Amino acid sequence: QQLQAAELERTFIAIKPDGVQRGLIAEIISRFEKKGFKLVAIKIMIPSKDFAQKHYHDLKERPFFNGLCDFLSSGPVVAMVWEGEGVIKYGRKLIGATDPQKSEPGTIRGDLAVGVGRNIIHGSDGSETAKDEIALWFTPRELVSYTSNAEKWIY
Ligand code: RTP
Repeated sequence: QQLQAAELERTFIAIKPDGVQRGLIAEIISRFEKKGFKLVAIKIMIPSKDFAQKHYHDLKERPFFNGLCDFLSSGPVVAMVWEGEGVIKYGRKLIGATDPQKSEPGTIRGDLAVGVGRNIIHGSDGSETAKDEIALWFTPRELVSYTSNAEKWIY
């Protein structure tokens, strides 16, 4: 049964400055793309510290909050929106556990990262945060709705 684009969920994924500096942009995009998810927005930017604090506002009481926001705003970030059935939950699965020492091999962090403070990628953890994060990082006009030829073979 074919799913209409409107029924498919969206998640916010960001390649953090360490992932960009290490040349992992294509590797990370390719894992989401090969799975069958669809890229509907992408840009590269250096977030301000204030912007990083907005993005991580849920963590403001944590001891690592300040260092985390300094780090996110320290260099280029690739911000993306990916679309597909179950993309929020499965995107987190592709990414792996927060601490790369605990992420399984085969996941992005398991294969490509070593330390929790340098875990190369961020992904929304639920539908509310996905909605908020997409709205923080992108304007509605930057989100592109289109049908890919592959879709009829994926759904
Ligand atoms: P993310 O939001 O980046 O996908 O990561 P997450 O949900 O897996 O982890 P969360 O608990 O929301 O933490 C956000 C980011 O903070 C950094 N962190 N550092 N003990 C530490 O030093 C520590 N714990 C977390 C990580 O970069 C994590 O991705």
